[in-house]
Amino acid sequence: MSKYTTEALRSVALVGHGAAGKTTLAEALLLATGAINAKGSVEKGNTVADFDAQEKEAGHSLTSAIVNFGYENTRVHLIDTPGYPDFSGQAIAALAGVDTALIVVNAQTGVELMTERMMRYAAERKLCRMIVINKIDAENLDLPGLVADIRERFGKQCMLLDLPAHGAADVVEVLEHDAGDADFESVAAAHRALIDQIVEEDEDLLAQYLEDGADPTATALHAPFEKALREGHLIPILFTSAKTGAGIKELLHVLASLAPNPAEGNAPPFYKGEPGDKTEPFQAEPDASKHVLAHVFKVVADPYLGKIGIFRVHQGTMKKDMQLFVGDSKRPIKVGHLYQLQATRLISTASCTIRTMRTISTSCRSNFPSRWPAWLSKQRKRATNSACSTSWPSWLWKTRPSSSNVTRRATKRWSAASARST
Ligand SMILES: Nc1nc2c(ncn2[C@@H]2O[C@H](COP(=O)(O)OP(=O)(O)O)[C@@H](O)[C@H]2O)c(=O)[nH]1
Ligand SMILES: [Mg+2]
Repeated sequence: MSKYTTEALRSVALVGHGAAGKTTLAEALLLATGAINAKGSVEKGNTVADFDAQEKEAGHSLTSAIVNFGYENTRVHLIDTPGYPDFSGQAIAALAGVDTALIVVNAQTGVELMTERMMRYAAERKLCRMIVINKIDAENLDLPGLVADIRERFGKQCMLLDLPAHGAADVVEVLEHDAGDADFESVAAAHRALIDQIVEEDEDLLAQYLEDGADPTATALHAPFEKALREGHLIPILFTSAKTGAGIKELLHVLASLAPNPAEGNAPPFYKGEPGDKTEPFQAEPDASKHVLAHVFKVVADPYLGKIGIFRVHQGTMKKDMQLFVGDSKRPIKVGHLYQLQATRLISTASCTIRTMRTISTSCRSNFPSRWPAWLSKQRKRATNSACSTSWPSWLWKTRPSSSNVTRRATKRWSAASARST
Protein backbone atom coordinates (compact mmCIF):
# COMPACT_ATOMS: atom_id res chain seq x y z
CA MET A 1 0.00 0.00 0.00
CA SER A 2 1.30 3.43 -0.89
CA LYS A 3 2.35 5.43 2.15
CA TYR A 4 1.30 8.64 0.42
CA THR A 5 -2.20 10.05 0.69
CA THR A 6 -3.91 11.54 -2.36
CA GLU A 7 -3.16 15.03 -0.97
CA ALA A 8 0.57 14.27 -0.98
CA LEU A 9 0.71 13.29 -4.67
CA ARG A 10 1.72 15.50 -7.55
CA SER A 11 1.70 14.46 -11.18
CA VAL A 12 3.59 16.66 -13.58
CA ALA A 13 4.65 16.55 -17.23
CA LEU A 14 7.71 18.34 -18.60
CA VAL A 15 6.72 19.50 -22.07
CA GLY A 16 8.00 22.04 -24.58
CA HIS A 17 10.25 22.29 -27.61
CA GLY A 18 13.25 20.03 -28.12
CA ALA A 19 16.53 21.14 -26.51
CA ALA A 20 14.75 23.39 -23.99
CA GLY A 21 16.41 21.25 -21.30
CA LYS A 22 13.53 19.03 -20.08
CA THR A 23 15.59 15.85 -19.70
CA THR A 24 18.41 17.74 -18.00
CA LEU A 25 15.84 19.40 -15.73
CA ALA A 26 14.41 15.99 -14.77
CA GLU A 27 17.95 14.89 -13.97
CA ALA A 28 18.56 18.01 -11.83
CA LEU A 29 15.29 17.41 -9.91
CA LEU A 30 16.19 13.75 -9.28
CA LEU A 31 19.63 14.77 -8.06
CA ALA A 32 18.34 17.54 -5.79
CA THR A 33 15.88 15.16 -4.11
CA GLY A 34 18.43 12.39 -3.64
CA ALA A 35 16.72 10.00 -6.05
CA ILE A 36 20.08 9.71 -7.85
CA ASN A 37 23.60 10.25 -6.55
CA ALA A 38 25.27 11.68 -9.64
CA LYS A 39 23.95 13.84 -12.41
CA GLY A 40 24.04 12.38 -15.90
CA SER A 41 24.09 14.47 -19.05
CA VAL A 42 22.42 14.24 -22.43
CA GLU A 43 25.83 14.57 -24.12
CA LYS A 44 27.24 11.57 -22.24
CA GLY A 45 24.04 9.60 -22.81
CA ASN A 46 23.69 8.69 -19.14
CA THR A 47 20.55 10.52 -18.03
CA VAL A 48 17.80 8.61 -16.23
CA ALA A 49 15.07 9.70 -18.65
CA ASP A 50 16.86 9.19 -21.99
CA PHE A 51 17.57 5.51 -21.31
CA ASP A 52 16.91 4.11 -24.75
CA ALA A 53 19.90 3.30 -27.01
CA GLN A 54 18.37 5.29 -29.86
CA GLU A 55 17.85 8.30 -27.60
CA LYS A 56 21.48 8.15 -26.51
CA GLU A 57 22.58 8.04 -30.11
CA ALA A 58 20.22 10.82 -31.24
CA GLY A 59 21.11 12.99 -28.22
CA HIS A 60 17.47 13.82 -27.49
CA SER A 61 14.33 12.15 -26.16
CA LEU A 62 12.22 9.97 -28.45
CA THR A 63 9.70 8.61 -25.95
CA SER A 64 8.27 9.78 -22.66
CA ALA A 65 9.92 8.57 -19.45
CA ILE A 66 8.26 8.35 -16.05
CA VAL A 67 10.24 9.04 -12.89
CA ASN A 68 9.31 9.90 -9.32
CA PHE A 69 10.90 11.52 -6.32
CA GLY A 70 9.96 12.68 -2.85
CA TYR A 71 10.18 16.28 -1.63
CA GLU A 72 8.73 18.03 1.45
CA ASN A 73 6.45 15.08 2.31
CA THR A 74 5.08 14.84 -1.21
CA ARG A 75 5.69 12.28 -3.94
CA VAL A 76 6.07 13.80 -7.38
CA HIS A 77 5.40 11.64 -10.45
CA LEU A 78 7.13 13.32 -13.37
CA ILE A 79 6.89 12.54 -17.08
CA ASP A 80 9.74 13.77 -19.26
CA THR A 81 8.44 14.04 -22.82
CA PRO A 82 10.15 14.42 -26.19
CA GLY A 83 10.06 17.95 -27.61
CA TYR A 84 10.54 17.58 -31.34
CA PRO A 85 7.30 17.74 -33.35
CA ASP A 86 7.82 14.28 -34.94
CA PHE A 87 7.51 12.69 -31.50
CA SER A 88 4.86 14.97 -30.05
CA GLY A 89 2.28 12.15 -29.88
CA GLN A 90 4.16 10.92 -26.80
CA ALA A 91 4.00 14.35 -25.19
CA ILE A 92 0.29 14.77 -25.95
CA ALA A 93 -0.50 11.32 -24.53
CA ALA A 94 1.42 12.15 -21.34
CA LEU A 95 -0.95 15.06 -20.62
CA ALA A 96 -3.67 12.51 -19.84
CA GLY A 97 -1.62 11.26 -16.89
CA VAL A 98 -1.01 14.52 -15.04
CA ASP A 99 -2.59 17.50 -13.29
CA THR A 100 0.17 20.00 -14.08
CA ALA A 101 2.04 20.76 -17.30
CA LEU A 102 5.42 22.43 -16.87
CA ILE A 103 6.06 24.08 -20.21
CA VAL A 104 9.83 24.42 -20.47
CA VAL A 105 11.10 27.35 -22.56
CA ASN A 106 14.67 27.65 -23.76
CA ALA A 107 15.96 31.05 -22.55
CA GLN A 108 18.27 31.20 -25.59
CA THR A 109 15.71 30.52 -28.30
CA GLY A 110 12.52 31.73 -26.65
CA VAL A 111 9.01 30.61 -27.57
CA GLU A 112 9.12 27.89 -30.25
CA LEU A 113 6.66 25.75 -32.17
CA MET A 114 6.16 23.09 -29.50
CA THR A 115 6.00 25.72 -26.74
CA GLU A 116 2.90 27.17 -28.39
CA ARG A 117 1.39 23.78 -29.20
CA MET A 118 1.88 22.32 -25.75
CA MET A 119 0.50 25.49 -24.13
CA ARG A 120 -2.61 25.01 -26.26
CA TYR A 121 -2.97 21.26 -25.72
CA ALA A 122 -2.52 21.64 -21.96
CA ALA A 123 -5.17 24.39 -21.92
CA GLU A 124 -7.60 22.22 -23.94
CA ARG A 125 -6.99 19.42 -21.45
CA LYS A 126 -7.73 21.96 -18.66
CA LEU A 127 -4.42 21.26 -16.94
CA CYS A 128 -2.79 23.66 -14.54
CA ARG A 129 0.10 25.24 -16.43
CA MET A 130 3.41 26.67 -15.30
CA ILE A 131 6.13 28.06 -17.54
CA VAL A 132 9.76 27.24 -16.70
CA ILE A 133 12.37 29.39 -18.44
CA ASN A 134 15.47 27.18 -18.45
CA LYS A 135 19.16 27.83 -19.34
CA ILE A 136 19.29 31.15 -17.47
CA ASP A 137 23.04 30.55 -17.07
CA ALA A 138 23.61 31.08 -20.81
CA GLU A 139 25.20 34.26 -22.15
CA ASN A 140 23.59 37.15 -24.06
CA LEU A 141 20.05 36.47 -22.89
CA ASP A 142 17.20 38.95 -23.00
CA LEU A 143 15.05 37.59 -20.17
CA PRO A 144 12.86 40.71 -19.76
CA GLY A 145 12.20 40.57 -23.52
CA LEU A 146 11.33 36.87 -23.29
CA VAL A 147 8.90 37.47 -20.41
CA ALA A 148 7.25 40.29 -22.42
CA ASP A 149 6.98 37.96 -25.45
CA ILE A 150 5.43 35.20 -23.33
CA ARG A 151 2.86 37.67 -21.97
CA GLU A 152 2.06 38.97 -25.42
CA ARG A 153 1.49 35.45 -26.80
CA PHE A 154 -0.16 33.72 -23.84
CA GLY A 155 -1.70 36.59 -21.88
CA LYS A 156 -1.13 38.79 -18.83
CA GLN A 157 -1.99 35.86 -16.56
CA CYS A 158 1.60 34.66 -17.15
CA MET A 159 3.04 36.11 -13.95
CA LEU A 160 6.45 35.94 -12.33
CA LEU A 161 6.67 33.50 -9.43
CA ASP A 162 10.42 33.93 -9.11
CA LEU A 163 13.15 36.06 -10.63
CA PRO A 164 16.80 35.38 -11.47
CA ALA A 165 19.21 36.98 -9.00
CA HIS A 166 22.97 37.53 -8.55
CA GLY A 167 23.77 37.15 -12.24
CA ALA A 168 21.48 34.07 -12.61
CA ALA A 169 23.43 32.22 -9.91
CA ASP A 170 20.14 31.73 -8.06
CA VAL A 171 16.54 32.91 -8.05
CA VAL A 172 14.37 34.85 -5.61
CA GLU A 173 10.84 33.62 -4.98
CA VAL A 174 8.28 36.46 -5.10
CA LEU A 175 5.16 34.97 -3.49
CA GLU A 176 6.72 34.58 -0.06
CA HIS A 177 9.20 37.47 -0.44
CA ASP A 178 8.33 41.13 -1.02
CA ALA A 179 11.91 42.43 -1.12
CA GLY A 180 15.29 41.29 -2.39
CA ASP A 181 17.76 41.58 -5.24
CA ALA A 182 16.79 40.49 -8.72
CA ASP A 183 18.57 40.73 -12.06
CA PHE A 184 15.61 42.55 -13.60
CA GLU A 185 12.16 43.72 -12.44
CA SER A 186 11.48 44.60 -8.84
CA VAL A 187 10.75 41.82 -6.37
CA ALA A 188 8.28 44.13 -4.56
CA ALA A 189 6.35 44.90 -7.77
CA ALA A 190 6.24 41.24 -8.86
CA HIS A 191 5.09 40.24 -5.35
CA ARG A 192 2.30 42.84 -5.31
CA ALA A 193 1.08 41.92 -8.82
CA LEU A 194 0.96 38.22 -7.90
CA ILE A 195 -0.91 38.75 -4.62
CA ASP A 196 -3.40 41.07 -6.35
CA GLN A 197 -4.09 38.42 -8.97
CA ILE A 198 -4.54 35.60 -6.42
CA VAL A 199 -6.83 37.43 -3.98
CA GLU A 200 -9.21 38.26 -6.83
CA GLU A 201 -10.20 34.58 -6.82
CA ASP A 202 -11.81 34.86 -3.39
CA GLU A 203 -14.27 37.68 -2.63
CA ASP A 204 -13.93 37.47 1.15
CA LEU A 205 -10.16 37.44 0.97
CA LEU A 206 -10.19 40.37 -1.47
CA ALA A 207 -12.47 42.41 0.83
CA GLN A 208 -10.22 41.71 3.80
CA TYR A 209 -7.09 42.52 1.76
CA LEU A 210 -8.55 45.84 0.59
CA GLU A 211 -9.64 46.70 4.11
CA ASP A 212 -6.48 46.06 6.10
CA GLY A 213 -3.92 46.15 3.26
CA ALA A 214 -1.82 43.33 4.74
CA ASP A 215 -0.71 40.31 2.74
CA PRO A 216 -2.86 37.23 3.39
CA THR A 217 -1.06 34.29 4.99
CA ALA A 218 0.35 31.47 2.86
CA THR A 219 -2.44 29.21 4.16
CA ALA A 220 -5.14 31.72 3.16
CA LEU A 221 -3.58 32.10 -0.29
CA HIS A 222 -3.38 28.37 -1.03
CA ALA A 223 -6.99 27.75 -2.13
CA PRO A 224 -7.31 30.88 -4.31
CA PHE A 225 -3.91 30.10 -5.85
CA GLU A 226 -5.13 26.60 -6.82
CA LYS A 227 -8.37 28.07 -8.18
CA ALA A 228 -6.47 30.61 -10.28
CA LEU A 229 -4.29 27.80 -11.67
CA ARG A 230 -7.29 25.56 -12.37
CA GLU A 231 -9.22 28.26 -14.16
CA GLY A 232 -6.23 29.49 -16.15
CA HIS A 233 -6.26 32.89 -14.46
CA LEU A 234 -2.67 32.39 -13.40
CA ILE A 235 0.22 30.81 -15.28
CA PRO A 236 3.29 31.19 -13.05
CA ILE A 237 6.68 31.81 -14.67
CA LEU A 238 9.74 30.27 -13.02
CA PHE A 239 13.42 30.42 -13.92
CA THR A 240 15.94 27.58 -13.77
CA SER A 241 19.30 26.46 -14.92
CA ALA A 242 19.27 22.69 -15.09
CA LYS A 243 23.01 22.95 -15.66
CA THR A 244 24.05 24.99 -12.61
CA GLY A 245 21.10 24.06 -10.38
CA ALA A 246 19.84 27.65 -10.04
CA GLY A 247 16.10 27.69 -9.31
CA ILE A 248 15.85 23.90 -8.83
CA LYS A 249 15.10 24.00 -5.09
CA GLU A 250 12.56 26.77 -5.69
CA LEU A 251 10.90 24.73 -8.45
CA LEU A 252 10.73 21.72 -6.12
CA HIS A 253 9.17 23.87 -3.40
CA VAL A 254 6.56 25.14 -5.87
CA LEU A 255 5.74 21.57 -6.93
CA ALA A 256 5.37 20.46 -3.31
CA SER A 257 3.49 23.48 -1.95
CA LEU A 258 1.61 24.98 -4.90
CA ALA A 259 1.16 22.41 -7.69
CA PRO A 260 -2.30 20.85 -7.38
CA ASN A 261 -2.77 17.48 -5.76
CA PRO A 262 -5.10 15.07 -7.65
CA ALA A 263 -8.14 16.33 -5.74
CA GLU A 264 -7.28 19.97 -6.51
CA GLY A 265 -6.60 19.61 -10.24
CA ASN A 266 -9.36 19.76 -12.83
CA ALA A 267 -11.10 16.41 -13.19
CA PRO A 268 -10.27 14.74 -16.52
CA PRO A 269 -12.96 15.30 -19.17
CA PHE A 270 -14.38 11.78 -19.66
CA TYR A 271 -17.43 10.94 -21.71
CA LYS A 272 -19.68 7.91 -21.55
CA GLY A 273 -20.70 6.34 -24.85
CA GLU A 274 -19.20 5.30 -28.16
CA PRO A 275 -17.12 7.89 -30.03
CA GLY A 276 -19.40 9.39 -32.70
CA ASP A 277 -22.61 8.36 -30.86
CA LYS A 278 -24.49 10.38 -28.32
CA THR A 279 -22.20 10.82 -25.34
CA GLU A 280 -22.69 12.25 -21.90
CA PRO A 281 -20.03 13.79 -19.66
CA PHE A 282 -18.84 11.67 -16.82
CA GLN A 283 -16.76 12.60 -13.81
CA ALA A 284 -14.58 10.04 -12.03
CA GLU A 285 -14.77 10.41 -8.27
CA PRO A 286 -11.46 10.47 -6.40
CA ASP A 287 -12.73 7.84 -3.95
CA ALA A 288 -10.42 4.94 -3.12
CA SER A 289 -13.32 2.68 -2.15
CA LYS A 290 -15.16 2.87 -5.50
CA HIS A 291 -14.62 0.48 -8.39
CA VAL A 292 -11.46 1.08 -10.39
CA LEU A 293 -11.27 3.40 -13.37
CA ALA A 294 -7.78 3.72 -14.78
CA HIS A 295 -6.58 5.38 -17.96
CA VAL A 296 -3.75 3.79 -19.94
CA PHE A 297 -1.77 6.61 -21.49
CA LYS A 298 1.23 4.64 -22.70
CA VAL A 299 1.99 1.06 -23.71
CA VAL A 300 5.49 -0.31 -24.15
CA ALA A 301 6.65 -3.69 -25.38
CA ASP A 302 9.24 -5.17 -23.05
CA PRO A 303 11.26 -8.09 -24.46
CA TYR A 304 10.97 -9.97 -21.15
CA LEU A 305 7.68 -8.83 -19.65
CA GLY A 306 5.63 -8.40 -22.82
CA LYS A 307 3.27 -5.46 -23.19
CA ILE A 308 3.32 -3.08 -20.28
CA GLY A 309 0.53 -0.57 -19.76
CA ILE A 310 1.33 2.66 -17.97
CA PHE A 311 -1.80 4.07 -16.46
CA ARG A 312 -3.24 6.56 -14.09
CA VAL A 313 -5.91 5.59 -11.59
CA HIS A 314 -8.81 8.05 -11.52
CA GLN A 315 -11.09 6.17 -9.15
CA GLY A 316 -10.78 3.23 -6.77
CA THR A 317 -7.72 1.24 -5.77
CA MET A 318 -5.97 -1.10 -8.17
CA LYS A 319 -4.58 -4.25 -6.60
CA LYS A 320 -2.50 -7.15 -7.78
CA ASP A 321 -4.57 -10.07 -9.14
CA MET A 322 -7.57 -7.81 -9.72
CA GLN A 323 -9.62 -8.35 -12.87
CA LEU A 324 -10.02 -5.36 -15.17
CA PHE A 325 -12.07 -4.80 -18.28
CA VAL A 326 -11.24 -2.68 -21.29
CA GLY A 327 -14.31 -0.95 -22.72
CA ASP A 328 -17.21 -3.40 -22.99
CA SER A 329 -15.03 -6.46 -23.47
CA LYS A 330 -16.26 -9.63 -21.75
CA ARG A 331 -12.83 -11.09 -21.10
CA PRO A 332 -11.02 -9.57 -18.16
CA ILE A 333 -7.36 -8.62 -17.93
CA LYS A 334 -5.74 -9.95 -14.80
CA VAL A 335 -3.34 -7.61 -13.04
CA GLY A 336 -0.37 -9.96 -13.06
CA HIS A 337 2.22 -7.55 -11.76
CA LEU A 338 1.90 -4.02 -10.50
CA TYR A 339 4.96 -1.81 -10.53
CA GLN A 340 6.05 1.67 -9.72
CA LEU A 341 8.19 3.00 -12.53
CA GLN A 342 11.53 4.81 -12.25
CA ALA A 343 12.45 5.20 -15.94
CA THR A 344 13.44 1.59 -16.74
CA ARG A 345 13.40 0.32 -13.18
CA LEU A 346 10.22 -1.53 -12.20
CA ILE A 347 9.57 -1.58 -8.47
CA SER A 348 6.98 -4.16 -7.44
CA THR A 349 4.00 -2.80 -5.54
CA ALA A 350 0.85 -4.41 -4.13
CA SER A 351 -1.74 -1.72 -4.83
CA CYS A 352 -2.16 1.81 -6.04
CA THR A 353 -4.85 4.32 -5.32
CA ILE A 354 -6.36 7.46 -6.80
CA ARG A 355 -4.52 9.21 -9.56
CA THR A 356 -1.18 7.64 -9.04
CA MET A 357 0.82 6.56 -12.02
CA ARG A 358 1.80 2.94 -12.10
CA THR A 359 2.75 0.24 -14.51
CA ILE A 360 1.08 -3.04 -15.06
CA SER A 361 2.14 -6.15 -16.86
CA THR A 362 -0.65 -8.58 -17.47
CA SER A 363 -0.32 -12.25 -16.69
CA CYS A 364 -2.35 -13.06 -19.82
CA ARG A 365 -0.67 -11.14 -22.61
CA SER A 366 -3.12 -11.98 -25.35
CA ASN A 367 -5.83 -10.16 -23.45
CA PHE A 368 -4.17 -6.80 -23.91
CA PRO A 369 -5.99 -4.56 -26.39
CA SER A 370 -4.86 -5.73 -29.77
CA ARG A 371 -5.29 -2.37 -31.47
CA TRP A 372 -2.57 -0.56 -29.60
CA PRO A 373 0.03 -0.50 -32.38
CA ALA A 374 -2.58 1.01 -34.69
CA TRP A 375 -3.41 3.63 -32.12
CA LEU A 376 0.18 4.59 -31.68
CA SER A 377 0.97 4.86 -35.37
CA LYS A 378 -2.23 6.79 -36.00
CA GLN A 379 -1.37 9.08 -33.15
CA ARG A 380 2.07 9.85 -34.62
CA LYS A 381 0.51 10.89 -37.89
CA ARG A 382 -1.99 13.07 -36.11
CA ALA A 383 0.62 14.74 -34.05
CA THR A 384 1.87 16.65 -37.06
CA ASN A 385 -1.64 17.72 -37.95
CA SER A 386 -2.85 20.40 -35.62
CA ALA A 387 -6.49 19.87 -36.63
CA CYS A 388 -6.73 16.52 -34.87
CA SER A 389 -3.73 16.68 -32.66
CA THR A 390 -5.69 16.56 -29.43
CA SER A 391 -6.32 12.85 -29.91
CA TRP A 392 -4.36 10.38 -27.90
CA PRO A 393 -4.76 6.71 -27.22
CA SER A 394 -7.12 6.23 -24.38
CA TRP A 395 -8.46 3.13 -22.79
CA LEU A 396 -10.11 3.10 -19.49
CA TRP A 397 -9.63 -0.01 -17.45
CA LYS A 398 -12.22 -0.73 -14.88
CA THR A 399 -13.44 -3.29 -12.44
CA ARG A 400 -17.12 -4.11 -12.58
CA PRO A 401 -19.17 -2.25 -9.97
CA SER A 402 -21.23 -4.61 -7.83
CA SER A 403 -24.86 -3.74 -8.62
CA SER A 404 -26.14 -5.16 -11.88
CA ASN A 405 -27.68 -2.02 -13.37
CA VAL A 406 -24.50 -0.12 -12.62
CA THR A 407 -22.70 -2.99 -14.33
CA ARG A 408 -24.74 -2.42 -17.46
CA ARG A 409 -23.91 1.25 -17.45
CA ALA A 410 -20.26 0.61 -16.72
CA THR A 411 -19.86 -1.89 -19.51
CA LYS A 412 -20.52 0.83 -22.08
CA ARG A 413 -17.32 2.00 -23.60
CA TRP A 414 -15.77 4.92 -21.79
CA SER A 415 -13.71 7.27 -23.80
CA ALA A 416 -11.67 10.34 -23.10
CA ALA A 417 -13.19 13.51 -24.45
CA SER A 418 -10.52 13.89 -27.07
CA ALA A 419 -11.24 10.50 -28.57
CA ARG A 420 -14.70 11.65 -29.61
CA SER A 421 -13.24 13.49 -32.55
CA THR A 422 -11.72 10.34 -34.01
N1 LIG B 1 23.65 26.09 -20.65
C1 LIG B 1 22.67 25.23 -20.37
N2 LIG B 1 22.51 24.13 -21.14
C2 LIG B 1 21.51 23.28 -20.82
C3 LIG B 1 20.67 23.48 -19.71
N3 LIG B 1 19.75 22.48 -19.67
C4 LIG B 1 20.03 21.67 -20.71
N4 LIG B 1 21.09 22.15 -21.40
C5 LIG B 1 21.68 21.57 -22.61
O1 LIG B 1 20.73 21.69 -23.66
C6 LIG B 1 20.77 20.56 -24.51
C7 LIG B 1 19.40 19.92 -24.59
O2 LIG B 1 19.06 19.43 -23.32
P1 LIG B 1 17.93 18.31 -23.11
O3 LIG B 1 17.81 18.10 -21.64
O4 LIG B 1 18.20 17.12 -23.96
O5 LIG B 1 16.66 19.08 -23.70
P2 LIG B 1 15.21 18.46 -24.02
O6 LIG B 1 15.20 18.14 -25.48
O7 LIG B 1 14.25 19.55 -23.71
O8 LIG B 1 15.03 17.25 -23.16
C8 LIG B 1 21.83 19.64 -23.92
O9 LIG B 1 23.04 19.87 -24.60
C9 LIG B 1 21.94 20.08 -22.47
O10 LIG B 1 23.21 19.86 -21.91
C10 LIG B 1 20.90 24.65 -18.90
O11 LIG B 1 20.20 24.92 -17.93
N5 LIG B 1 21.90 25.47 -19.29
MG1 LIG C 1 14.60 15.31 -23.68
